[in-house]
Amino acid sequence: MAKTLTRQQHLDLYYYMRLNRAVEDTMVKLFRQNKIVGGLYSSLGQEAVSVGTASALEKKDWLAPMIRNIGALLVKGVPPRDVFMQHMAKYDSPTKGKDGTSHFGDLDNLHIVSPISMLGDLIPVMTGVAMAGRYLGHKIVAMTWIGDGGSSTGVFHEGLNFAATQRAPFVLVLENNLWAYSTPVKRQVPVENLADRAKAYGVKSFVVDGNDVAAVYTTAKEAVDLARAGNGPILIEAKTFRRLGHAQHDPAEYVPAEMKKYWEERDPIARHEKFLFKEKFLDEKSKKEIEAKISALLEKERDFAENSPMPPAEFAEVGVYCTGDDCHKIRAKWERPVAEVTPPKSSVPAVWTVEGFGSGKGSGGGSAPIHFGDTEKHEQKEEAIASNNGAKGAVRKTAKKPVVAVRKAKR
Ligand SMILES: Cc1ncc(C[n+]2csc(CCOP(=O)(O)OP(=O)(O)O)c2C)c(N)n1
Ligand SMILES: [Mg+2]
Repeated sequence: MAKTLTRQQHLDLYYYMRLNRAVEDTMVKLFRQNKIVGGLYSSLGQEAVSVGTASALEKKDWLAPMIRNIGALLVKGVPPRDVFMQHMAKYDSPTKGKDGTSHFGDLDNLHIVSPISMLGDLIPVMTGVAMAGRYLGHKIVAMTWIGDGGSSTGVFHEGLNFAATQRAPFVLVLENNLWAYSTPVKRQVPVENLADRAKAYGVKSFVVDGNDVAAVYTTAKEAVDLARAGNGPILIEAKTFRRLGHAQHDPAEYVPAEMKKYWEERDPIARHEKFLFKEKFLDEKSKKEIEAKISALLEKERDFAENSPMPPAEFAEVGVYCTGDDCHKIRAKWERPVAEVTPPKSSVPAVWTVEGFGSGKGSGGGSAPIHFGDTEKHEQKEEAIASNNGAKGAVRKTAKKPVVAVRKAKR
């Protein structure tokens, strides 16, 4: 258990894990009362992953949660009432009752991108967010989560490769909870550490005990700091366990009882609480105060959600098809003046330097020749580039060969 955190940091991690669990407990009750409209997923036993990783982000940073990351939303500042109303499809919910689970974000204030159901798709999306932040000089880090199952999608690999080549300030948390629906991880990936997948893309990775919140936090903080400093993306594999079924409908009888017991004994909240008591950061009195604070907050939030109306029937036809500018403006909010994004002011020079060969100039400026049919002959192409660039930016004619060590086959 890491001791480098302050007492307050340890207590904050504890508070958010308890809040995460209490919010989900409340939703299970709402589900049993038939008040939840969509599917209900659980992060029971995985709270340290969402809370520990999201706590390493700054206010200006961006995140995109998946189904088991309500804890990350709470850390980022989403009020519990929004989570309740969203699942109850209420009119005051962030999506005004158009969605029954957690497909909502907040681009303007909290910097949250909505979950995307297609597993892995958030990886290239959040890489793009990270790149946009760098382009704007905002020094932000973008973070998202993926499961053990989701790490076998094509887009996971394409996205990670893309993030790596772009050296995007992006942190990917691979939440290995040992199950993807009813498939145990060993039946879908033949490696011990899923973090090893990062090696294929030259991406630095960490493996952490996902049920140790302080370890998760310190690992995530190191990853976030490295990404922010320009070291490219980082993958964190957090080893944990999905204590319930895939969603409320799934009793998960395919999970061996001994396995459940093993992980119940490693409950992240109980473990952190034990540490807090040992260090005298927490006592029975302050624990009771935290519990009272959470139940008072959730009672208020749940009442608000229950009293919020369902959307009016007429609203069903609103917002189904985009009707143009009266729906939303399709225009980048982050647009910068042309002068600011053109060299030399731009932080990204439009020049490619290829190791061993030298530099070539981007094609911006002159208009590229339109060509139909076969590819131009090499000489014609060079002439065209030279005339487009006013001969100034002509590509080097004689490229230096890079030194490559070639292994000779043994005969
Ligand atoms: C591309 C894609 N394939 C399949 C699904 C259906 N699906 C949703 S969740 C899930 C299991 C995901 O398992 P894992 O990634 O380990 O996450 P966990 O549920 O364990 O958090 C599947 C197969 C999907 N949403 N997207
Ligand atoms: Mg899983």
